Amino acid sequence: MAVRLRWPEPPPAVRRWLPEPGEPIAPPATSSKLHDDRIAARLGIALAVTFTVCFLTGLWSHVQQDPPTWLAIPARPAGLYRITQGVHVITGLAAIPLLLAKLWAVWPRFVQWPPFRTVREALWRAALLPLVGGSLFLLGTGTANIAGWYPWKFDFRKAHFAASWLTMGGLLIHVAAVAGITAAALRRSLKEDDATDGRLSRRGFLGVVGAAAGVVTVTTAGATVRPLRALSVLATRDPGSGPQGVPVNRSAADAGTRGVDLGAYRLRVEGRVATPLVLTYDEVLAMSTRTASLPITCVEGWSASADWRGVPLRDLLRRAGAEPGAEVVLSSLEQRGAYRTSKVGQDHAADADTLLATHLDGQPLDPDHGFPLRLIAPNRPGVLQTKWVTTVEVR
Ligand code: HEM
Ligand SMILES: Nc1nc2c(c(=O)[nH]1)N[C@H]1C(S)=C(S)[C@@H](COP(=O)(O)O)O[C@H]1N2
Ligand SMILES: [Mo]
Repeated sequence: MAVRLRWPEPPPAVRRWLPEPGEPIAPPATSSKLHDDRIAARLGIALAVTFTVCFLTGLWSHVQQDPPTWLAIPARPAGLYRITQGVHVITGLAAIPLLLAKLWAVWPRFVQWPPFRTVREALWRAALLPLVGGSLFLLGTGTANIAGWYPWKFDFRKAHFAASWLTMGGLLIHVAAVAGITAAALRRSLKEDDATDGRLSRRGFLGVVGAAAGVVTVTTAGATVRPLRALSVLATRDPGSGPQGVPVNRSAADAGTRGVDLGAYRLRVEGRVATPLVLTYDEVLAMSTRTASLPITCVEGWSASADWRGVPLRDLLRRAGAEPGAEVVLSSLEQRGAYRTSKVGQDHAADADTLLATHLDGQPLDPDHGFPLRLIAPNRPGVLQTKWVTTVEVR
């Protein structure tokens, strides 16, 4: 049996602004019909679905970059990460109008008197803090990240990752607490008592919110869904823009890798190998090559396909006599920068399409795409597709 807590009665002037827990919102707080369980329930379900999709695709992105020892990241299907990260960003952006509408629908309920009467109620009301705070934080930081705007000092990935657990924890408690009210609200028709008296009806409101989510989806999805490119007015990237028709995040000028001196350039394969290799650019070009059609997929959600030609990494490893299954780390000519090195897992190292590419769509790589040599591999976040590669270290 739940323990009932006693609260003092506030002064009447305050009291009239505070609804009873679970009561319909008291008229002084607001008289709008939109502050309604039926609306809150429908938006809540849409948010639970979009957030769960974001959480799962986000976790997938996380383990790609920081794989736990027990998980081997597969190189196939080649376009998997393009789909999961595209879905992550598109779904997250679509959740923005849903969240704003939900907050609008329930805001009069944030205050109530008494604040809680049972421990159970205290717990679920406390869970609103990580749920609401975390949601706003995730959608805010995510949007700023894809816009290339970092007004903060913290590490985006760590903060966004931690906030996603807090938010999903809050969501779980919330769903458990409101499941009954939600089920009841869904059984009631939206039409019931929905006369508009000149104002927006409940169905009208949900229609507008749904349309807003749809517009956000259609105008941002073109960053990865080619047929939607023309409508892509809100996307941060056009997948067909940039040198050789492929976007660039960090240019050779930014990385300090413009005008590489090919006379001095060497590709080294070193570490735990039988025969370390030191190859000139021409020696790399003389090796047998392979062409693979693969997408570049930025963690920011945009992606673009191209035909890449180059030397399969596994051929280089074999030639150097590396043990199969060894850990491989690539490094770039770039001196500083978060993405100057990347690990290549076993499955990717063994895949024929994991290339040290010299050519993009039949042309030598543009400096911005990693000339003289860049990694391109199937099913891999852009941040791990190292450009201006100069060493392959076997550990
Ligand atoms: C507007 C909405 C959102 C946008 C634009 C967005 C954007 C992003 C981006 C760009 C990344 C990749 C970061 C990187 O690897 O450098 C990311 C990762 C991630 N996102 Fe989101 N996100 C949004 C909402 C959400 C939501 C609602 C959740 C969870 C419920 C979530 C959970 C995650 C997780 C777990 C990761 C992986 C973090 C890591 O690599 O450690 N995101 N998100
Ligand atoms: N050395 C190095 N490689 C890098 C980067 C970088 O900053 N430095 N950026 C990465 C990122 S974030 C992406 S999305 C891809 C983009 O490749 P592209 O510029 O050829 O399209 O390159 C990756 N390779
Ligand atoms: Mo990227």
